[in-house]
Amino acid sequence: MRVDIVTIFPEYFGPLDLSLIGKARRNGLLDLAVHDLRTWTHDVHRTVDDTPYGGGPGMVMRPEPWGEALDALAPADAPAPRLVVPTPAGVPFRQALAHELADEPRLLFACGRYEGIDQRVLEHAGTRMPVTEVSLGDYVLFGGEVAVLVILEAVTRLLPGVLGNVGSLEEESHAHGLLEAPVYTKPPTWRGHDVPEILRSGDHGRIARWRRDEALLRTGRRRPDLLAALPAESLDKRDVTL
Ligand code: 6GU
Repeated sequence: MRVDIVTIFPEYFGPLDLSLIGKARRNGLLDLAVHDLRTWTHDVHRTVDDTPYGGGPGMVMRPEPWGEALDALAPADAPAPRLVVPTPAGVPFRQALAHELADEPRLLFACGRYEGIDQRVLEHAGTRMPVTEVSLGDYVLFGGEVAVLVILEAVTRLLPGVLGNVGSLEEESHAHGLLEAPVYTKPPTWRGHDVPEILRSGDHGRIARWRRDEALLRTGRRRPDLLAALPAESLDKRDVTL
C-alpha cells in the first residue's frame, strides 16, 4: 500500500518508524511519505490559514496550498488515491472502514488544523478521486495528525503479512461486533486474584462458551449500542440472557 500524508507538522509522524508499522515500511509492505503543506505556499511567511467567511472564531486553511498539494500527490495521469480527511464532522471511524481502507492501493491523508480546510478543496478533489471525511469519535482534537496515526495503525495491521498471527485478527474485539472477553497469563494466582478456573481446565468447548458469554456480558454492560446492533441470527439459543 502507498500512503501520502500532508500536514503542517511532519514531526508528528516520527512514531511511524517504530514497532510493527516501522517494520511494515522496512519490509516494503507499506510505502509511506509525509509532506509539509508549506512546500506549496509561495509567500515569505508560508501562510496556510486565513479568517473565515461569515465571521466566527479561529482560522480556516486556505485552498491554494491544498490545491497544489493534491495536484502534486494525485496527478491526473496516475491512478487516483482515496483522499481521507480527518475531521470531527466526518463519518465514524470503525473497524469496517479500517478494512475498506486496507483494501485500497493508495491513500492520501489531508491533515487539517484550526477550524478546518476550506470546503472547496474537498469539493474539487471529489471530482478527481473518492473523498472520505472521517471522525474518530465525539470529541475535538487540535488537528488531524493524531487521528491519522490512529487510522494508519488500524489499517496497517490489516495488511497481508503485517501481523504474524492472523488468528488474532479473527478473535479480537469488533471482529464479530462484540468486545473481547478478558485475558489472563501466568501465574494462576497473583496478589490474591485467581485466573478463572475454566481457562485452566483444558476443556476447549467450555472455554469457547465461557469466552463468548463474557464477551456478550461485557458488551451489554459497556456498549449496549453494539449489542443492539447485532443481527438476531448472530445470537444463538445457548448465549447468556442479558
Ligand atoms: Cl478525525 N479530527 C479532529 N481534528 N478532531 C477529531 C477527530 C478528527 N475525531 C474526533 N475528533
